[in-house]
Amino acid sequence: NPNSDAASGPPVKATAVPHPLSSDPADLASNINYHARFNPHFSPSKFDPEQAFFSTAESVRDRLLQQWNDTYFHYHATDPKQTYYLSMEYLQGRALTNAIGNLGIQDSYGEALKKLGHDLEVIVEQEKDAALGNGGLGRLASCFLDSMATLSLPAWGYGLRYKYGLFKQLITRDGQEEVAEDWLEKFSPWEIVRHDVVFPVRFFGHVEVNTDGSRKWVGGEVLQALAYDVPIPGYNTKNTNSLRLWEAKATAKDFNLFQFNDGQYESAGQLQSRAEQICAVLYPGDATESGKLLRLKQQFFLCSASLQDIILRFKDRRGGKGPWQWSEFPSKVAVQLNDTHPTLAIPELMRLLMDEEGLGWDEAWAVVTRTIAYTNHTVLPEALEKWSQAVMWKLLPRHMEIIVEIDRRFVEMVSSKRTDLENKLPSIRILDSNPQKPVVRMANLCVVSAHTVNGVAQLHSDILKAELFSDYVSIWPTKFQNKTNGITPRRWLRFCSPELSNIITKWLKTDKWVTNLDLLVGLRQFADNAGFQDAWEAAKMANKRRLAQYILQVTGVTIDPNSLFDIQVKRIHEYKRQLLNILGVIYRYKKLKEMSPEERKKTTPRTVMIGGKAFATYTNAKRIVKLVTDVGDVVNSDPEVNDLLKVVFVPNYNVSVAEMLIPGSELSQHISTAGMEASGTSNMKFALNGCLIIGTLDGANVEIREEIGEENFFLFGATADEVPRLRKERENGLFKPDFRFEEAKQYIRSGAFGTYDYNLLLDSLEGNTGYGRGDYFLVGHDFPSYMEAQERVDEAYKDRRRWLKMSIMSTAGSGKFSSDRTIAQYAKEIWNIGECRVP
Ligand code: T68
Repeated sequence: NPNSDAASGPPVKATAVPHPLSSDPADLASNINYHARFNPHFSPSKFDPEQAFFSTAESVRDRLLQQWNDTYFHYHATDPKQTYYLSMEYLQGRALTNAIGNLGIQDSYGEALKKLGHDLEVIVEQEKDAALGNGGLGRLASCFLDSMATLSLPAWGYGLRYKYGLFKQLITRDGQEEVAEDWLEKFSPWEIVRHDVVFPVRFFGHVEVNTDGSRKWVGGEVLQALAYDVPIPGYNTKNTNSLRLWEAKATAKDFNLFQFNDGQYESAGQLQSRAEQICAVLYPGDATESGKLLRLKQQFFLCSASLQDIILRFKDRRGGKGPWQWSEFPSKVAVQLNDTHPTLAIPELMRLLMDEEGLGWDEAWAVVTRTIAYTNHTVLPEALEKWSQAVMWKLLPRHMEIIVEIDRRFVEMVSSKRTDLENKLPSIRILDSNPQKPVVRMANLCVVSAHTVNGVAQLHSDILKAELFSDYVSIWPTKFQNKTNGITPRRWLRFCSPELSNIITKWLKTDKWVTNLDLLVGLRQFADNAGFQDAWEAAKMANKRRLAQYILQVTGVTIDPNSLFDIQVKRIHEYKRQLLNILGVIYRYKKLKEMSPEERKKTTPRTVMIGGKAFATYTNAKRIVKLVTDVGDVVNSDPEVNDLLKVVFVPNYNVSVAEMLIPGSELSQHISTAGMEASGTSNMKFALNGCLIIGTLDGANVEIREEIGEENFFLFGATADEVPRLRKERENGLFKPDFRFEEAKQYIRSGAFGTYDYNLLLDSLEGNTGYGRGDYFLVGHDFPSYMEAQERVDEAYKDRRRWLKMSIMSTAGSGKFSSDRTIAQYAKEIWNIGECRVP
């Protein structure tokens, strides 16, 4: 079989070959040198930092490949049940530090590079971030990959190899400007192109009915999906899993040489250029109306290629073991859908099983429903995907037939067995046949078809069960679970803050916390210890200085490492309420200006940093960016307040910027309107790094506060169950804004921050109701309690010992938020897979 991964012969036994790669720095140096001289990408005559990066990465890749092959053959021979994580997004960031850290050869590479006249710290900065994701959902997928490998689980990721990932954000006088970020400009040293792994993916066409009644999808256009594999090493294990990214191609046969020779250059390569469009850009997550058809094509491309590959591997591994049954498929394969974006995996698996493999409906349905599980990441109505039925009939006619049949059977089941729910059918069935705009509701298709549906934090999962999916809960009470998100402690503490990590290891007398994060509770016993606190403070200070250097370099603003570093970084969105943050800053600034010099001396100096990308057409988000930069310009050049307040917009927030900001943070803001942030994951990263949180009772904040202790969390704001009533009150004109809130808005309107017209932005906070009005996100309601929480922050910071204790308690209570815990729960409670450790 030409597509088979194992086509090259019997699996090589992992232990048969002794590890040929030495970790001796001298050997590594000569290996790096070899790659510098013989790589086909650069002139061998120079060895600048960039070339040193690529040569080092290639040298590391040699080792990764060894482990990756061993892992592949081990899984192939052992044939365990394997998980496939389907995600349209991965926010991998840089890979070098992570790879050598996970392989345990960081120091050796540091020494090797020194021998070659380079500094590892400088070399790792040469790498471009792989930003194939928008935000939390994509970064979660990447943390999961790290944990799956670290736990030695047979689990792979599937995604798309976008040419341009998330845009690069420039900050100009006008606010945010977007430019394409070419992460593949030179090449990526981490991917292996698999010319031996190619699958056809069809679009459009029609359905043919055969004489025996079976159906087949034919015609239309057929593109090729070509695999690129990225090895994913685990920490302290040989297991190195795969992230398989698909690229769309057309074949040479699709190129019309006749037309080309006739001078019709564009039409000659039509299919080639349509193929290129599929993986050209990452879909902008927060958008609503852009490029719908292309997005649907992307989703189907991922699902179809991945499932063909999964089925082929299943058959390969069954092969030679005697007769087998399709009913065994769910005991060998688990497929996890990362949000509804890969929902088409459901009808595509049905189609492959019925039309290609000849199974009947019931048999195929039993396989699909026992294989597929779905994770929901949002309750925001605008993010719940709905596809036009007309578009679907055109692009995927066979899948639409299957979806119609799934819907029909669901309706029939409800009508016969759950007559009490019949009046709910219009909202719970899959097809919304509203004559104005008939659509397919992807979340409903997922809930009806998946064996398990999970939310990403306890509060979010509770809301899903009580609201969005409540009717389904009454049909399938055991289908719904919670899997609170987590983050990898390798990238988000061990590697991004070596200073703090070393102290933790020293005092706990073990580095086992890196893979068993619960051990951090052991730090509680030192929370009051002055010696430990001093060491803790010194490590945080080193990180703050490094961050201050960075801020100076990217913004030109000098910030004082002795001030309180207060950070909010995440996608810019009204529900995340960066506007609440900046209005608070504006109020603080105004009060500072009104104070006498003596009063001013008593205040706590602060540096407020805000960063994040706004979706290109999300006007209010872009206005918020502009407002933050305008406030920064005024405040930072005001000598009256300069040693007491600085305001910085950190440009181009991405994974590697986060690795710089988070270790240097002391306070971070997670201040979404309660009930709207499904989980949040940066809150976990900050807490793990000893940063205190000011936040609402939303998403995972609730659990973080429980774990670290309420006395170590600055809580404010309405709770999720109060929000509907508060919105009603506003609509009825019953809301009376706090005078401080009015004062802050008025200050902007007075022109204190320049001439830009902020009226439309401020209007969104006013009025009772209406599009873009009525303060839907309750900034006005929460403002006073937010300001009071900020006063508690200032007070706490004045007491150095108290603050250090709270900081230590934050780290000590963060054990639960390791993605190792999350993934272990998925493995046990959803996937039913176990460790398959490479010997
Ligand atoms: C995030 N969702 C949640 N979506 O907002 C966050 N959306 O609370 C949670 O912690 C995180 O998922 C992980 O569970 C997203 O990041 C998207 O990026 C997105 C992308 C495409 C379409 C819709």
